[in-house]
Order: sequence, then structure tokens, then C-alpha cells
Amino acid sequence: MQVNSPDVEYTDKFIDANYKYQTTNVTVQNDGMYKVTPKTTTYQFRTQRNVPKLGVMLVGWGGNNGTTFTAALLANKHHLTWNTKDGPQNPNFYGSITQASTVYLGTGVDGEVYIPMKDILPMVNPDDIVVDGWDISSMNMADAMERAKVLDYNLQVKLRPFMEKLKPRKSIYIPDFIAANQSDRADNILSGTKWDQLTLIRKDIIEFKQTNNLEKVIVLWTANTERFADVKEGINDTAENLLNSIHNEHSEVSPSCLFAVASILEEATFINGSPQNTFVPGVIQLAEQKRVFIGGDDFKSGQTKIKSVLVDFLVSAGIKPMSIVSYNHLGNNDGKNLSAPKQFKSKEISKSNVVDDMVESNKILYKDGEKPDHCVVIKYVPHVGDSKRALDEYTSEIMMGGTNTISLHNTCEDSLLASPLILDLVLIAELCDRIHFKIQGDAEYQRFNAVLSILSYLCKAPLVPEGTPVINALFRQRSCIENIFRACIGLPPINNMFLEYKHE
Ligand code: NAI
Ligand code: DG6
Repeated sequence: MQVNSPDVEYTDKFIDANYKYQTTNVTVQNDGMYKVTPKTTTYQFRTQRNVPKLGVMLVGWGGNNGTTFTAALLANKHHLTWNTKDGPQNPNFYGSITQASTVYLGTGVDGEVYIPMKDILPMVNPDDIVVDGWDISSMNMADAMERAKVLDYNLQVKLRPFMEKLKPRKSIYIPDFIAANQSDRADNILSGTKWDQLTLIRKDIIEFKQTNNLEKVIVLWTANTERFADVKEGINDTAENLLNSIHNEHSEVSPSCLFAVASILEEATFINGSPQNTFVPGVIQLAEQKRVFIGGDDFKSGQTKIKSVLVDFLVSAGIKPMSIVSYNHLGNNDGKNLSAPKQFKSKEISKSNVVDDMVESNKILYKDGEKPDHCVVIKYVPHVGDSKRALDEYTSEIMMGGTNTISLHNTCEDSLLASPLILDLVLIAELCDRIHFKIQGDAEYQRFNAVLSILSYLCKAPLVPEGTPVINALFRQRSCIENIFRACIGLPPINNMFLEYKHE
């Protein structure tokens, strides 16, 4: 695909595009009138065309997501097919927006033209990703895949020769941060002080990069949900204080925080797939200082994705959600860990704040500070394994005091929804590292802010740079990705107006 425009130039190294970014400034005058001023800013985008050799290191590699993600990469790469009771099955990346979704490109003679999202800009091919990682459990990846009980047995048999060679590296285990019920799998742990362990994780990243001749490494936390760490002045509020606290063995420095710091110091993008507050202010400041990307928090896989569509629909339809009750039960190790109150609390917070922007957008329905009741329940039921049940009830007020109740029941393998998100997170984060832009006339190109908010679509509790609006509505988040990619090739945002078809 190549764009034919005087504003776009393809060289061996780069795609250069001029792009008119249109925004609207609004001020409120003394008489309450809105003064609205359209503004156009010309940007120059420069995207590096060569994709690097990419390595991904997963923290929690031996867990359900870690094993399923690795298995999916290997099955796709080696074209493994397997038999199920319904017949032969081929591998795919369903659930990944980059690999299995398309984007509208424009209109051709036969109507609308859609292309795979992965073809808009040069992206790393998943077949070329080298995977490694850490786990507090020493089980090799074949046995860990069996323990996870996610994939069909026949696929597991085909994957075993590839997976059994892979063994997680020793990790940082601080029992205070995850549920006590996890202690029986913690047989692969680093010793030494927090600073020693940080240094060892940094060495792992360096060794992985060198051994595999990698140009870039991304580290992603898909380990157990931790409790929230206390954010305290002098402890983790600045980069300097945080590094001192690691030196001083402070109890509020969590394993995920140590991994984030190690990654940032090794210039490896760090993504948090779990809900805890890994990104304390000191981590964010360190990432900004070192200009290393961070992104998170908490994969947005099923129930929350639906929530961020449904509430957007209701509120934008002028219907007023009054109560949202979300119930889950699941029987995998994630569910076991979340059965402990402090770890559940982290997940409850992340699952509860996902409708705020939609509610706040409609002052006709909601007065200042008013919110729907929002209740989140998670129960551990071992028998159902990775097959999570999610039940939701949305009760809304409709015209003339009427009531509209929507009830949903969703059953699916949790890790088969989360693993494609891991792929998208690393591929999009990697691509962002090759995009530079400047306002026309500026001398220097710049990178995206270290806090990579473009990943919001994939996260329940999007981390955004300070002062940036948090967008939870799913299709707004998706159009952010699509339209930024289009900007990189000099195409206007998708406006869905189709004026060309509205003439007489
Ligand atoms: P899991 O419990 O199967 O895997 C977590 C792995 O992390 C385990 O193998 C455990 O031994 C390991 N671990 C724990 N602490 C560690 C540490 N400090 N260092 C290295 N390894 C450590 O859980 P699963 O299902 O893979 O989920 C992983 C995380 O992703 C959880 O926090 C979960 O809440 C989050 N998540 C999962 C979603 C899903 O749909 N599966 C969606 C959203 C978030
Ligand atoms: C129980 O809620 C387990 C959790 O890890 C969730 O499965 C996970 O956070 C996915 O949540 P959601 O709301 O995106 O389906």
C-alpha cells in the first residue's frame, strides 16, 4: 500500500507526511456563551520503515497468559494445525486488532476498501518476535501450558517440543504483594537485596538482547495482580526518591515497580497488564527522564470492553445508566490470587473507573458529581478453570421515568482474550518508537510522550500523561489508533460523513 499525495514521501528509510491537524478551542464567556474557534496545525510525521528484531520479555511467563501468548506465537509461526472434536483447526490471532481487524482505507470503484491494520504502517511480524521471561514458578513452558488448561490437548501435544525447551528466569518474589495462596508455586526466586535483584533483572535484559542479536526489547508484566503500593512523599514520589528507596530496601517498592525501573534503566519499553499501581510517580518521572515508553494498566479483555461500548452507547443515546453490576467467577490462578482482599481491591479499582468519562460527558443526564451505582464482584470457582463467566446488569432510566434493564452473560477462556492484547500492546508500542513528529517550522522532531496513551484501547485503566483527558469509550480509543496511523501516511481522520453519497 502506498499513498499517492504531494504531502507524502517514501524514502528507503522513512515515510514522511505533512498532516493538517484540526482541533476546536472552546472558551466560556461571561454571559455563558461558548466561543468556539477552529484551529489547524500542520504536523510533519516521520516513520522509520525498517522494523527491528524484537524481543519480548514477559514477567509471569509461566502463567496462563504467558504460556498462551507464547503458544500462539509458536503455533502461528510453525503453522501447527490440530484436531478438535469439530475437525481440524488452524492457528490464528483472532482478538488482535493489528492482526485480525481491518481499517477503512478509502473508497474504490467497488465501494469501501478495508485493509488489515497491520498493513497501514510497517509493523513487526509476530513470527519474528523472540520471547523470554521470568516466573516465580520454575515449571518449563510445556508443563506450565498444561497446568494452564487453556489450549486444546492436541495442540499442546504439537507444541510440547517447542515449549519444553523454554524455562522462565528466576524472579523477584515479595510475598506481601500477592496473595498468600501463591506461595506454593514460588520455587524460582532471586535472592539478595532489592538493589541486587534490580541489577539481576537488568542483566537478564542485557543478556537476552545480546544472545539473540535483538535491536529492541519490550518488557510486559502479566504476572499476578499485586496489592496497591502506598504512594508516599520521599519514598516513591520522584525518580530519585524511588531509586533511594530501592537502595534502602523500602517495603513499599513492589516487584512490578522493580521490573519497571529495571526496564526503564535498560531503555526497554515497559507495559503493565495488571491493575496495581506499578506506575507510582517516581516510575513515571524516571520514564520521562530517560525517554522510555511505559504503558498500562490492566488488559481490557472482555467484560470491561463491553462496558466501555455499552455505557458509551447508552449515554450517547441520551439514556441514563443508574446502576451497573458486574459479576465474574473464574477458576484459574488469576482467580485464586484475586480471591485475596487486597489483590481483589486492585482489580475492583481498575474495573470500576471505566465509565467516568462517558458519565461526565453528559450534563443533561448527570449533574456534577453524580454517577451510576457501580458494583464489581469476583468469585473464585476452581472447577471452571480459565473459562470465565461474566454476568452484567445495566439498569437505566429512560423517558418519563421508565426503566431499561440489560442483562448479559458471557463465557469464554480468559487467556485467549488477553493473549492477543499482549501482541497488540507490544506491536503498537514498538511502532510508536519509530514514529517522530514535529509542528511545521520546529527544528527538531519529537517522540510521543513517555506515557504511551495510544495503548488506552487495550487497557482497563489507561495511563495518560498528566493533564491529559482519560478516554475509556472503546471506539474513541480505537479511532485514536487508526487516525494516528493514518496521520503517519498523510491521510485525514476517518469522519464517516460520506458526503460524496449524499448529493441529490
Ligand atoms: P496467572 O496467575 O496464570 O499467571 C501469573 C503468573 O505470574 C504465574 O505463573 C505466577 O507464578 C507468576 N508470578 C507471580 N508473581 C511473579 C513475580 N513477581 N515475578 C514473576 N512471575 C510472577 O494469571 P494470568 O491469567 O496469566 O493473568 C496474569 C495477569 O494479567 C493477572 O494480574 C491478571 O489479573 C491480568 N489480567 C488478565 C486478564 C485475562 O483476561 N486473562 C485480563 C486482564 C488482566
Ligand atoms: C476476574 O475478573 C479476572 C480478571 O483478571 C479479569 O478476567 C480481567 O481483568 C479481565 O477483565 P475484563 O473486565 O476486561 O473482562
